[in-house]
Parts: sequence; C-alpha cells; structure tokens
Amino acid sequence: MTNTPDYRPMWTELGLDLDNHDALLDALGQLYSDTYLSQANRPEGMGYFDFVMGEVHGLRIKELVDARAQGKIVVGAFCVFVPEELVLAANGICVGLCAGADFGTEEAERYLPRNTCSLIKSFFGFALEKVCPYLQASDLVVGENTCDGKKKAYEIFQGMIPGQFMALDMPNTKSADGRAVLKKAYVELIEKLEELSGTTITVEALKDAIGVVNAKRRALHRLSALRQAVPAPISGLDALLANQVAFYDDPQRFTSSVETLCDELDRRVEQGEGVVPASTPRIVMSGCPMAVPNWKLPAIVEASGAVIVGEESCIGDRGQQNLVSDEGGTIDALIDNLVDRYFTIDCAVFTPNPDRAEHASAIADGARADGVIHYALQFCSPYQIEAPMLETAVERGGTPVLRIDTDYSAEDVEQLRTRVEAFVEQIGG
Ligand code: BJ8
Repeated sequence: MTNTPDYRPMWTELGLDLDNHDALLDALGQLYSDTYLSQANRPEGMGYFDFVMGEVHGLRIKELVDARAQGKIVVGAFCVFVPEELVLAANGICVGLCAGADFGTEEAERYLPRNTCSLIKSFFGFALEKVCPYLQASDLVVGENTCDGKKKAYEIFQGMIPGQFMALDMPNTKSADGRAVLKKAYVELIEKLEELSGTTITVEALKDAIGVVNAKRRALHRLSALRQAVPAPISGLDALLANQVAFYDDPQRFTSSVETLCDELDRRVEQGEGVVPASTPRIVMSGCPMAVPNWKLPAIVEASGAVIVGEESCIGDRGQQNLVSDEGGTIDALIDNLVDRYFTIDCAVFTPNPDRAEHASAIADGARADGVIHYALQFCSPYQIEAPMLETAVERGGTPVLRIDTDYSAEDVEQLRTRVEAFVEQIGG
C-alpha cells in the first residue's frame, strides 16, 4: 500500500486517528505484499486491482470527498441487501463497510461480548479506533437487521455515529409477508436517500442505475464463468480481490477493469494456460462473507496446493447472482423488480433456506470442484448451524466437504493449515 501523495490532511479532516491509521496501513501493506504480490503467474489485469488496493484509503477516499463537495451523497452499507441501484439513482455513491481485519478487537470487546463474530467486532474496532475513512466519509450508514449479532450491535453502534445511521428492516422468511417487509424497507430507504440528497428518484435515473449495477454483475458473472475452465486461469485470491473491490470502486470503472481482466483470461483459457497446472485440486468456498482484508483461509488453501474456483458467499456468487429487470414504467414497478432480485440472495439468516445448499452444489458442479470448504466465523450461528445441512447436500452430489470455523486472528493458522493440507491431499489423491 503506497501512499505517495500526502493524504494526511484529508484523513485528519475526516476525523481519523492518524497513529492508529498508520498502524493499520502498515499491517495491511505487509499483508497485501505477502499474500498477493508474492503469487506467481498473475494476470496483468490484476495490476488495476493492485493499484486500487494501494489507494484504497487514498485516491478513492479523495474521490468520495470531492464528490461530496460537488453535492453527491456517500452511503455506507454493511450488507448486500442494500441496493446500490437506489443509492446511485439518488445521486449517491455506495461503499461497503464490512470490515475484515483483526483491529481494535480489545476496544470492541468493551462494548460487545467476546463471543461475537469477528466481522461485527471488526467494524466496531474500526469505528472506535477511528481508522475507517469510508465510515468517516459516509453521509448515511445503512445497517440491516439480519442476524441477532448485527441487529443488537447496531443498537450501540448508531450511538457512536449520531444522526448518520439508518436501520433497514429485514424479513427472516422468503414468504409473501417477507417480501412486503423488504419492499417497505426499500421504500423507506428511498425516502431517506431523497431527503439527504435533495433529489427525487425518477424512473429514468433508477433505470440507468439498474443498468450500471447489472453491467457490474455481468462482468463478475463472466469472471466466475472463466474460473470454471481447467486449468483455472486465475487464482482464487485474485478473483476474491476483484469481488472485494466491487464494494469500494466506482462501478463503471470497476466494470471495465473486470472486463479487461476477463479478456485476458479468455485468451488464457483459449490457449489452455492456467495460473496453476490442470491437475491442481479445485476448491469452492462456501459460507460467511470475506471482507477486505480477510484473506487468511484462501491464502492457506492456495498455499496448500489447491486453487479456489468459486465462492458461495456474499463477496462472491451469492452477493452478485441474478440481475434486476428494468422493465416497468413506475418507481413502484422498479422497486418490485429490485425486491425480486434481492429476494433471491440465499443468506443464512432466512428460515428455512434450502436454496443455499443447492446453490453451493451448483457452483461446485459448474466449477468442477474436487472439494468444498465451508467457512464460518466463530459465533456466527446462522452459518454454523447451516453447515451440516450444506455438507450433507453437497456430499450427496459426490463432492467432499471440509467444515472450518475460524476468526480473524492468526492464532489458528497452523492448525488450519494442517487440516486444509490433509483435505487437499484427500481430494487430490
Ligand atoms: S446477506 S451474509 S452480508 S447478513 S458473520 S455478522 S451473519 S454472525 S454477514 Fe451478511 Fe448480509 Fe447475510 Fe450477506 Fe451475523 Fe454471521 Fe457475523 Fe455475518
């Protein structure tokens, strides 16, 4: 992470704690270099993503600050149920806030029980240590009422960012009533966005926004499809990075960068060129989202001699599957279209949630996976409880599953390595 221009005045103005922020950037820079830059045979198209990561607290934040100065709003979101389409249609920019680093955990545990998942502790830690410029640059932070941990944590969290927070009420069943709850939540979000931005969302603006986000998803679908090739043309770590950057970057620039990357991967596939040999064991990851810079388990998997060829995850296929129809001539019709698409996200907070296991099996089959690793964060009841059901369904289709529960700390790295290596040996043999 190089920070060539001096962003410190901007960070100070945003209210960051510079000492804490320096410590975070130092740790991230080292981690990025060890995890990413050390990989062999990377596609040239990853250069863009390396640049974005190098400027993730610099140039991108400056773009947000400049956009605000020109009258745009910045909206931070914790969940893929917050429609970027609505934010764009309200002359806004949507950024992901879910944090993936073990930072500020001790501080967070002053407010949260120790048995809270790492993801929640991480966004608390980032806020308390004042190290997240995305949070500081957001006019509105939308927190969705999904799992109990998030719901209850938001009750405390909103007191830390007074006037900045909005709770998005979420259904917990995929019923007609549940659909109505989601639609009501989206209507309320529109009202809030219009109030904040001083604009009225028009049919035309919303259709444009749907087009922009659909194009981004199409590009990511193309990337997913290319990973099905044998040999895999890109590492799982690099594909994960592209999916992570989707939450921060300008959507149009991101789309064209992913398309450029995919053109290169297309050529690799045509020439039978892989990032690893064709005999490399192929793994699909399934489970909790992996927010930047949560690369611990994928790095262990790929260092163990396997390649990750798909993710059943919100930062992956679950979050990006399906497009929104732009058919319809009213805002109400377009909100229905949004609900149609977002209601297909098979997050484990829904009950029952049979589609997720089917989805994981379909990804594993499509990607010709030799094994699936189910990844759950410790204390994440929704994903931990679904794990055995998913394992049974995927193994019924003939693909072995390894279940892993972990957190963001480095304490279990050696233990994980041992388990993953044994699994890779089993499926590769
Ligand atoms: S749609 S997965 S982004 S809620 S890991 S905080 S579930 S205890 S993140 Fe998620 Fe939206 Fe669902 Fe996706 Fe709770 Fe589990 Fe922690 Fe989690």
